Amino acid sequence: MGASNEPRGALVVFEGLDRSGKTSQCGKLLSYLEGLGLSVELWRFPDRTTSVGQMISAYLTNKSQLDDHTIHLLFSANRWEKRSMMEAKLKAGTTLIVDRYSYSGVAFSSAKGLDFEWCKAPENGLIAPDLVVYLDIPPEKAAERGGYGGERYEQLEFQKKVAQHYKLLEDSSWKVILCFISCHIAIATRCHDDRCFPMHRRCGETSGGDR
Ligand code: 2DT
Repeated sequence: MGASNEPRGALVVFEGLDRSGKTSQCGKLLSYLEGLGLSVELWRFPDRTTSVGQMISAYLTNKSQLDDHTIHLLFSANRWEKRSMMEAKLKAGTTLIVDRYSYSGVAFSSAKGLDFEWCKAPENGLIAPDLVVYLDIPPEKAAERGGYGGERYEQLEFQKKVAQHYKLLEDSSWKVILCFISCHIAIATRCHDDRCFPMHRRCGETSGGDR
């Protein structure tokens, strides 16, 4: 990639249901990698700061109504508008930790009933992640964590459908973390952290829930 002598940064994506712990784990991984002296940034999608992102935000907060196909394409456009910046950062050696990416796009829209292949199509050509960390939490457990903030998709029955559609997307770039099991192992091994990744690396335990 290019003439730079810097090694390419890694694209690490976190995926999972609402309240699965993605944001916390992204923050922990960011701190950990920064502590190693790496150049690393935390990104998230949707990026609500752009004009496309503001349309998405209005939709998610029920301030606007959009056809399901239209909002799907806006989510994808939100990734496309950041693609060249993403590529430049990676080429310059910066590792990107990304809270949600194309997998959210496909899982959430297909859970609404849109055709799975149609949902995947606009993602073709975006940069493929080096690693996808999927925080696998039972939807009921995620709901118990509370904090559903009244946004459009934050409903248990819908989240159950999203979980089923995520499973159809798993491939060899995925590392699935069984959050509920891991957390219990963590408690049993006296790790005082509250989530499962990258906690086990720090406390030196092997997560029986990893695969
Ligand atoms: P946050 O709560 O993480 O801001 O997500 N979503 C997200 C989609 O439907 N399609 C997408 O492409 C992306 C990135 C998941 C807001 C909601 O937006 C959903 C939850």
